[in-house]
Amino acid sequence: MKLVIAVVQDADAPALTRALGEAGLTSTKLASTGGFLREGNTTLLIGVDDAQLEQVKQIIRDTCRTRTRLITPGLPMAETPEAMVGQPVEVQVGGAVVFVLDVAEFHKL
Ligand code: 2BA
Repeated sequence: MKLVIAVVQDADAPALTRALGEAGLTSTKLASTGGFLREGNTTLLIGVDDAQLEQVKQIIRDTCRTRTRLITPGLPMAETPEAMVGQPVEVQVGGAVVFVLDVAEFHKL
Protein backbone atom coordinates (compact mmCIF):
# COMPACT_ATOMS: atom_id res chain seq x y z
CA MET A 1 0.00 0.00 0.00
CA LYS A 2 1.10 3.58 -0.72
CA LEU A 3 0.29 6.92 0.83
CA VAL A 4 0.18 9.68 -1.76
CA ILE A 5 0.64 13.18 -0.36
CA ALA A 6 -0.35 15.73 -3.00
CA VAL A 7 0.08 19.48 -2.53
CA VAL A 8 -2.21 21.21 -5.02
CA GLN A 9 -3.59 24.66 -5.63
CA ASP A 10 -6.88 25.46 -3.92
CA ALA A 11 -8.49 26.11 -7.32
CA ASP A 12 -7.77 22.53 -8.44
CA ALA A 13 -8.79 20.77 -5.24
CA PRO A 14 -12.56 20.42 -5.90
CA ALA A 15 -12.06 18.82 -9.32
CA LEU A 16 -9.36 16.54 -7.96
CA THR A 17 -11.35 15.29 -4.96
CA ARG A 18 -14.37 14.79 -7.23
CA ALA A 19 -12.36 12.77 -9.74
CA LEU A 20 -10.80 10.66 -7.00
CA GLY A 21 -14.23 9.96 -5.54
CA GLU A 22 -15.64 9.01 -8.93
CA ALA A 23 -12.76 6.52 -9.29
CA GLY A 24 -13.67 5.00 -5.92
CA LEU A 25 -10.56 6.37 -4.22
CA THR A 26 -10.58 7.76 -0.70
CA SER A 27 -8.84 11.00 0.17
CA THR A 28 -8.43 13.32 3.13
CA LYS A 29 -8.19 17.04 2.45
CA LEU A 30 -6.02 19.28 4.62
CA ALA A 31 -5.78 23.05 4.47
CA SER A 32 -2.11 23.96 4.11
CA THR A 33 0.10 26.96 3.43
CA GLY A 34 3.07 27.09 1.07
CA GLY A 35 6.33 28.11 2.71
CA PHE A 36 7.42 30.30 -0.21
CA LEU A 37 4.30 32.18 -1.26
CA ARG A 38 2.75 31.95 2.23
CA GLU A 39 -0.58 31.39 0.54
CA GLY A 40 -3.15 28.73 1.14
CA ASN A 41 -2.94 25.51 -0.77
CA THR A 42 -4.49 22.09 -0.33
CA THR A 43 -2.80 18.89 0.75
CA LEU A 44 -4.52 15.60 0.01
CA LEU A 45 -3.69 12.31 1.72
CA ILE A 46 -4.64 9.40 -0.52
CA GLY A 47 -4.15 5.83 0.65
CA VAL A 48 -4.13 3.37 -2.26
CA ASP A 49 -3.20 -0.17 -3.20
CA ASP A 50 0.05 -0.32 -5.16
CA ALA A 51 -1.91 -1.22 -8.30
CA GLN A 52 -3.89 2.05 -8.09
CA LEU A 53 -0.88 4.35 -7.83
CA GLU A 54 -0.58 5.09 -11.55
CA GLN A 55 -4.31 5.82 -11.74
CA VAL A 56 -4.00 8.33 -8.89
CA LYS A 57 -1.05 10.06 -10.55
CA GLN A 58 -2.94 10.26 -13.84
CA ILE A 59 -6.00 11.78 -12.15
CA ILE A 60 -3.73 14.39 -10.54
CA ARG A 61 -2.11 15.15 -13.91
CA ASP A 62 -5.53 15.51 -15.53
CA THR A 63 -7.00 17.85 -12.92
CA CYS A 64 -4.16 20.07 -11.68
CA ARG A 65 -2.91 22.95 -13.79
CA THR A 66 0.36 24.84 -13.74
CA ARG A 67 -0.18 28.54 -13.18
CA THR A 68 2.23 31.43 -13.36
CA ARG A 69 2.23 33.89 -10.48
CA LEU A 70 3.95 37.25 -10.54
CA ILE A 71 4.73 38.23 -6.98
CA THR A 72 6.13 41.43 -5.58
CA PRO A 73 8.37 40.52 -2.64
CA GLY A 74 7.24 42.21 0.53
CA LEU A 75 3.62 41.92 -0.57
CA PRO A 76 2.53 39.57 0.96
CA MET A 77 5.82 37.98 2.07
CA ALA A 78 6.68 39.67 5.34
CA GLU A 79 10.16 38.19 5.74
CA THR A 80 11.54 38.75 2.25
CA PRO A 81 15.28 39.43 2.11
CA GLU A 82 15.84 43.17 1.59
CA ALA A 83 17.85 42.57 -1.59
CA MET A 84 14.72 41.22 -3.29
CA VAL A 85 12.32 44.00 -2.33
CA GLY A 86 10.82 45.76 -5.33
CA GLN A 87 11.89 43.15 -7.89
CA PRO A 88 8.84 41.29 -9.20
CA VAL A 89 9.45 37.58 -9.36
CA GLU A 90 7.61 35.16 -11.64
CA VAL A 91 7.02 31.72 -10.18
CA GLN A 92 5.33 28.69 -11.67
CA VAL A 93 3.06 26.91 -9.22
CA GLY A 94 1.82 23.37 -9.61
CA GLY A 95 0.24 21.40 -11.19
CA ALA A 96 0.95 19.29 -8.07
CA VAL A 97 3.80 18.36 -5.78
CA VAL A 98 3.44 14.66 -5.06
CA PHE A 99 5.15 12.45 -2.49
CA VAL A 100 4.63 8.68 -2.51
CA LEU A 101 5.38 6.79 0.71
CA ASP A 102 5.32 3.08 1.47
CA VAL A 103 2.73 2.32 4.13
CA ALA A 104 4.00 -0.07 6.80
CA GLU A 105 0.56 -0.74 8.25
CA PHE A 106 -3.01 0.43 7.63
CA HIS A 107 -5.71 -0.03 10.27
CA LYS A 108 -9.22 1.21 10.89
CA LEU A 109 -9.55 0.67 14.63
P1 2BA B 1 5.06 27.37 -1.98
O1 2BA B 1 6.14 27.02 -1.01
O2 2BA B 1 4.23 28.56 -1.64
O3 2BA B 1 5.75 27.57 -3.41
C1 2BA B 1 5.00 28.03 -4.50
C2 2BA B 1 5.85 28.05 -5.74
O4 2BA B 1 6.91 28.98 -5.58
C3 2BA B 1 6.53 26.71 -6.03
O5 2BA B 1 5.64 25.91 -6.79
C4 2BA B 1 7.78 27.11 -6.78
O6 2BA B 1 7.52 27.27 -8.16
C5 2BA B 1 8.09 28.48 -6.22
N1 2BA B 1 9.14 28.42 -5.20
C6 2BA B 1 9.14 27.74 -4.05
N2 2BA B 1 10.27 27.95 -3.34
C7 2BA B 1 11.01 28.78 -4.10
C8 2BA B 1 12.30 29.42 -3.93
N3 2BA B 1 13.04 29.22 -2.84
N4 2BA B 1 12.74 30.23 -4.93
C9 2BA B 1 12.00 30.46 -6.03
N5 2BA B 1 10.77 29.91 -6.24
C10 2BA B 1 10.30 29.10 -5.30
P2 2BA B 1 5.62 24.35 -6.62
O7 2BA B 1 7.01 23.80 -6.72
O8 2BA B 1 4.60 23.81 -7.58
O9 2BA B 1 5.15 24.06 -5.13
C11 2BA B 1 3.79 24.28 -4.75
C12 2BA B 1 3.65 24.06 -3.26
O10 2BA B 1 3.99 22.68 -2.99
C13 2BA B 1 4.60 24.86 -2.39
O11 2BA B 1 4.06 26.15 -2.14
C14 2BA B 1 4.66 24.01 -1.13
O12 2BA B 1 3.50 24.22 -0.33
C15 2BA B 1 4.62 22.60 -1.69
N6 2BA B 1 5.96 22.04 -1.88
C16 2BA B 1 6.76 22.16 -2.94
N7 2BA B 1 7.91 21.50 -2.76
C17 2BA B 1 7.84 20.94 -1.55
C18 2BA B 1 8.74 20.14 -0.77
N8 2BA B 1 9.95 19.74 -1.22
N9 2BA B 1 8.34 19.75 0.48
C19 2BA B 1 7.13 20.12 0.95
N10 2BA B 1 6.23 20.88 0.27
C20 2BA B 1 6.59 21.29 -0.96
